Amino acid sequence: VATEADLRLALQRNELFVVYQPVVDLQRGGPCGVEALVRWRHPQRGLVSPLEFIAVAEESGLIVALGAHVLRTACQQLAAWQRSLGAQAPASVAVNLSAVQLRQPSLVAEVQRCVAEAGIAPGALQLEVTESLAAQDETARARLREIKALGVRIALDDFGTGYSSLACLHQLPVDTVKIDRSFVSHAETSDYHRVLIEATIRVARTLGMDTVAEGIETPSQAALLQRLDCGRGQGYLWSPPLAAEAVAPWLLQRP
Ligand code: G
Ligand code: G
Ligand code: MN
Ligand code: NA
Repeated sequence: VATEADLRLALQRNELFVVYQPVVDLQRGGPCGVEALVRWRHPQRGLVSPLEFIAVAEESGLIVALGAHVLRTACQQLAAWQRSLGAQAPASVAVNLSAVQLRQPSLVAEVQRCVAEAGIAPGALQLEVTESLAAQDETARARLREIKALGVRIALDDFGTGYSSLACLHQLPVDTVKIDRSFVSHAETSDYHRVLIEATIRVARTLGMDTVAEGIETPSQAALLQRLDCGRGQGYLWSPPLAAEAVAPWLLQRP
């Protein structure tokens, strides 16, 4: 496991980089966006998973600098794709936010600055927060509302794994609900999981929210989620997270 000192050096030496997983429109077909995910290329240990360093970054407070770096990189990358690909560019980029970032009053200005400096439309940026975080406290929800007021979109990540429920969804300032991959992986074999997915999609739609199914790995899972009226999908069926340079070729080879 990484130490705070390792991570501090990694930031200074620019060893952190961002990969992008395509998101597809399940109803119309075709790509509609990407999710930015941070990676660490350690000079000795090779690729280190965020599972091994996000917690360290949160405990040490380094997540604020790390998160700002990912946010700025993702916004700049979307702008670069818009310049080079025009209408074929991803329509949006999603960036994961940690609870620690959401507690910083400076986050709202930081988000606004990243969007403005990149010159992208605020609505093309989506920030992902976990459901426990969004449900947690009124301060977090107020911060999310400030970000939403900029025109930036908010997604509830890993839905179904936290403590909030469908009954709370209407209180949360979110545009999109991301159904956790643990539900998607059981959707075809468990009535309970399928019915819960169905209910989530219905409730989200009723509230004017869009839905994304995570971790789709097979064509039959994609077909089921499409039938259940899920808006978007993401998973190894279409693509794993890709290096930034691999995204344009992936987009251009799609029918
Ligand atoms: O990409 P991968 O499946 O290895 O990511 C593992 C976990 O790390 C996921 O829960 C993902 O949300 C989280 N993660 C990846 N990139 C970031 C990031 O830039 N910021 C935060 N806060 N979490 C991230
Ligand atoms: O917590 P979050 O949803 O941000 O995590 C996204 C993570 O899920 C990424 O790190 C990515 O590597 C992983 N992932 C994306 N698609 C799939 C998939 O189809 N199957 C599995 N097992 N993991 C996936
Ligand atoms: Mn996510
Ligand atoms: Na997730």
